[in-house]
Amino acid sequence: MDFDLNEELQAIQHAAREFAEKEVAPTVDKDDREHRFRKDLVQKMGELGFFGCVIPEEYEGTNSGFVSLVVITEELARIHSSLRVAMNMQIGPARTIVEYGNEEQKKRFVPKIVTAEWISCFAITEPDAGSDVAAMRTRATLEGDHYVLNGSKTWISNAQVADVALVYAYTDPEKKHRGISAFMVDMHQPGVSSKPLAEKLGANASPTGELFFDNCKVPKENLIGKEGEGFKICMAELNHTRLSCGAGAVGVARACREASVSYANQRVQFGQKIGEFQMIQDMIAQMVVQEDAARLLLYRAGTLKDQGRPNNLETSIAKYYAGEVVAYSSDCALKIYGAYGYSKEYPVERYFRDSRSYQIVEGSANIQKLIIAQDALGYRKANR
Ligand code: GRA
Repeated sequence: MDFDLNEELQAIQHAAREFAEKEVAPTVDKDDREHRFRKDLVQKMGELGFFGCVIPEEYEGTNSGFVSLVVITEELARIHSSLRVAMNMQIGPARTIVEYGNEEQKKRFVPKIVTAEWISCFAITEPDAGSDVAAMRTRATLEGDHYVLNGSKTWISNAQVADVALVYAYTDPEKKHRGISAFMVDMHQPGVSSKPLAEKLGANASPTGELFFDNCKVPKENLIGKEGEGFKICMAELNHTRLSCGAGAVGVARACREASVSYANQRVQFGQKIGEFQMIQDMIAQMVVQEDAARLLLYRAGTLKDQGRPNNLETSIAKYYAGEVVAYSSDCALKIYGAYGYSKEYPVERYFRDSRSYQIVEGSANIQKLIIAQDALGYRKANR
């Protein structure tokens, strides 16, 4: 067992950190305040190969692996949590096509998504289908050489800026979850429209919207995998995006810890640095331990993925724990900063707002606990 990042991973970490600190940090507050989606930065991430980390070289990837995905996402989220969403929106569909698409689909879609020539997204959630994926109602009906898509999706990251979307819909509702299928949809074609959602608490620079499909004709060649494989494909996709989501949480937790340490060493009250008070030390110690533990869990899940071994359980454990850690760390950072943490003058309030998403997205904390507990109790194996 080796706990050090190898030379390649260290170089990737360095490149991601440099990009985040030099190109993201200067405008992060403005981007957050103005709810600005930075397509230019996403395209730069494409140029730097960030979206190619779990994609083979023949489709413009770098194939550096899932641990590198964790490393890159952490560095991005440490500076701006909103930007780590782009990792999932590009990599989720691209990796899914690599795993389940045919050769023609891989060639047609993957390189353009990996280089961010196309902004992409994936669409699972509906007004009445959040945690309960199989409750979705969007329908795809085969008519000749195309499927006709009808329905709507909500809480879709990138809905209003995406060029392509991986959309999950029922081809045969009678078969319940075995009747769901996956499609690549051109977002600029007739029958597709989008609408931004109301303002969110955080992740302001990551657009979130609704998608509407009104007799939208999707060519038969855009079906990913076979009809009825959609639920399985969706679970496999989420199993990857949960890893990156957890890495985002660790990035924000690290930002909270770094900011807290720095402030605790500056702020003087009662004649001493507040870092010298044990109650502050208690919070700092817990932030350090939890951040470390969450990162190691993510590295473990990423390593299993890189080894091609089952990892649903380990990914859920890592994603769940990272979400708890960032909630705790951002809470502590706010307490340590006191009134300044409550002020928009300092980044801590943004960390706090952004932190809250991690217990919700990519399978809520409760869904991860359900997967973990049912596996432990022997009711439903997570790694299958
Ligand atoms: O036996 P079978 O052939 O019927 O198959 C069952 C099972 O073996 C069937 O699906 C199979 N299956 C899987 N196959 C491969 C289940 N899980 C997996 C898997 N991981 N891999 C039905 O299984 P089931 O367990 O009876 O299904 P269920 O109870 O309906 O659902 C299970 C569960 C609750 C875990 C699932 O629905 C789930 O994960 N829900 C959470 C949904 C979620 O994570 N949504 C996230 C939306 S996207 C998002 O948040 C984007 C945010 C963007 C960002 O910020 O990153």
